[in-house]
Amino acid sequence: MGAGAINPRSFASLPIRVESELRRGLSIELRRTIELRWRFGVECRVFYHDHCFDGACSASVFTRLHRECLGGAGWAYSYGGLMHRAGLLFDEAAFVPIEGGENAIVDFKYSASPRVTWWFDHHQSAFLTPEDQRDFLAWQAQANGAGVNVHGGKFYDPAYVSCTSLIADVGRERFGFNTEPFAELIRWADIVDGAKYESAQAAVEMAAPAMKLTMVIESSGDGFVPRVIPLLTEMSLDEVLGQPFVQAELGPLMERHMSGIELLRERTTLDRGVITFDITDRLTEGYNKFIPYYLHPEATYNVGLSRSSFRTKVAVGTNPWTKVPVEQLANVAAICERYGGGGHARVGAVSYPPEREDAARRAAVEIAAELRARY
Ligand SMILES: [Mn+2]
Repeated sequence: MGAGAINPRSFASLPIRVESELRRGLSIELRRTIELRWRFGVECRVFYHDHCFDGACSASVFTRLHRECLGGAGWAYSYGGLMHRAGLLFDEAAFVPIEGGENAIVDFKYSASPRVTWWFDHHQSAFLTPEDQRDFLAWQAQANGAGVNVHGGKFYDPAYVSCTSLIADVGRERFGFNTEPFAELIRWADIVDGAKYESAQAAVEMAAPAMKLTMVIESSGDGFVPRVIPLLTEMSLDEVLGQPFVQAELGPLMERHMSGIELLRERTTLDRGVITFDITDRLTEGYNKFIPYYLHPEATYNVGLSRSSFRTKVAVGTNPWTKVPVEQLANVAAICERYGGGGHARVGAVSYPPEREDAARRAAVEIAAELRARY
């Protein structure tokens, strides 16, 4: 981190003479804009990673930071969800023009738009193009150099587990932000975004309100998360979960989750450290990927066959709570690559067109045999 940023509130609390000294460094235009915003209050539009618990928490924590330390009285906050997709990620017309307020992007890729004044991200691949990265570095250099020539703040640190904790730390260290009142939210954003569940039981039984809320946020339709963010800013996770419109979404999802557990209880078998199952006779919209390890905690690997409308999938995973030392674990991505799939060292997948179910089944059998041979 290292982007300098001015704190607009510091202007308001300074004696007029010192304040005007400071403001001399700013362009007349920017000075006037900040003054107007300070006097009348305007809109801060917060763009966040949609259908993601960390994205929603980031938007909520940024709202508090802006309200308490960066903005003044009279600001209105609005929210826009962003999704990764092919083509243009940002719609320039969705950003508030500079005289109308500010735009923030949290937990999502960088935008070089001059309308974006605040950016926080922790993803490995935060820059879509080398030009975007250059724009960010130029912005930082300007902010670190002249200091007062830049209004806003852009912060990037891929070492952070969640963007929520990045915003909280930057806010605390640079802007005197009190993060104490929502320590629970920050802790859960780290657990969920880092998939650091204490056990398969915690991940599958979902006793904690944050886990249920995550499930709802990930599966809900458009327009749901913008309703949740303002509540996350005012209430505890438990109170948010208790809202009738959240409960209405949760009910059917919980039912689907429970029947997923029952189906896998019937279909999974464990042999020499490897769980296998075949649920291709059921069209599924996915299942909680920790269920196999919940049912067979002593397993090391899992090879599952499932089917959706557009593909038959061989999913290969490693038990996140296995006692096997990491250096002895198989490289799952390398195995999947041999079958035309891919993934990460611990989880991977191979997809086949629906009509090639036999090939998928053969691959699943071979991969399971290879993993059992390591036992
Ligand atoms: Mn995130």
